[in-house]
Amino acid sequence: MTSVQSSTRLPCGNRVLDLAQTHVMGILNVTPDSFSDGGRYSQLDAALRHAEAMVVAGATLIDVGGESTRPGARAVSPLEELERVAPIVERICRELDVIISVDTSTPAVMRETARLGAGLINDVRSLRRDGALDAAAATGLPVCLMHMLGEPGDMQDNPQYQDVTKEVGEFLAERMAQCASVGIPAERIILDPGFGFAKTLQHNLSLFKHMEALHALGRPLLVGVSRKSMIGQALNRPVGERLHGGLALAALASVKGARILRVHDVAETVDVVRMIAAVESAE
Ligand code: 7PJ
Repeated sequence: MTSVQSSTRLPCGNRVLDLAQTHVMGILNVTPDSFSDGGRYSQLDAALRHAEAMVVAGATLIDVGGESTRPGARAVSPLEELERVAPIVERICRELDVIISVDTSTPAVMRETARLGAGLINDVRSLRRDGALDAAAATGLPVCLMHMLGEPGDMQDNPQYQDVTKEVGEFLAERMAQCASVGIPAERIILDPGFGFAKTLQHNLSLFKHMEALHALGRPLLVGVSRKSMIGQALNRPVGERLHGGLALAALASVKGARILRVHDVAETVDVVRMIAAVESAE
């Protein structure tokens, strides 16, 4: 009898993600660029062209984010966030063959972008905002739950753990239980250790090293380390010189079983993933 591994196929709206493989998720920020004097339409066109380039380079997901999670970033109203994100979600959905992930913690943005064709909710706050659990449940979409303590504004104020990997695992298990309580089943969940969120360099490195322990939760892992300060600190590199460190971490995460790599540099990361797959499929 052939066994159908249905659990490796994750429905994401009108598309399906095959979790037997490692996927590259391209980052598309639609936070306003203070150096750009382009109008609304040219910005939308530029974002669409960037998304298209990432799809051509091999991204199977595009992560659209309209709220900066940088420490000290200005708070954005739900309406402002929706006005940034909705037009690009609509255009990508109409014009590109890709799964749209929406990087949001805002219930109204979850509901509206799901209606416009988004396939995945990516919430760095793990659905902890008021109404987010219910909104995510109502969409029927899969959800990426990420570990973070506090809020982006204060998360780097002296984060402390006894055992970072264990505590991240406990946090994610608790958020999975909250999801189950509103009818989001485990089969619809992706988990993310949350590199760079409420963690020192040593926390990030230890969590990365012991990432496999999170497989005990039984759900696919998403890893986002692209250009982050853990690379900058480990290698003493400014943000523009973190590609090689990021590719090393992408390779390592893939070998450790991460299924989605969230990156800025899609073409380079796709080569890493394909090279690993070529070796792993050899006799
Ligand atoms: C992450 C994210 C991450 C997930 C950001 C940045 C900061 N979503 N959104 N995981 N990071 N799931 O890209 O540097 O690591 S925004």
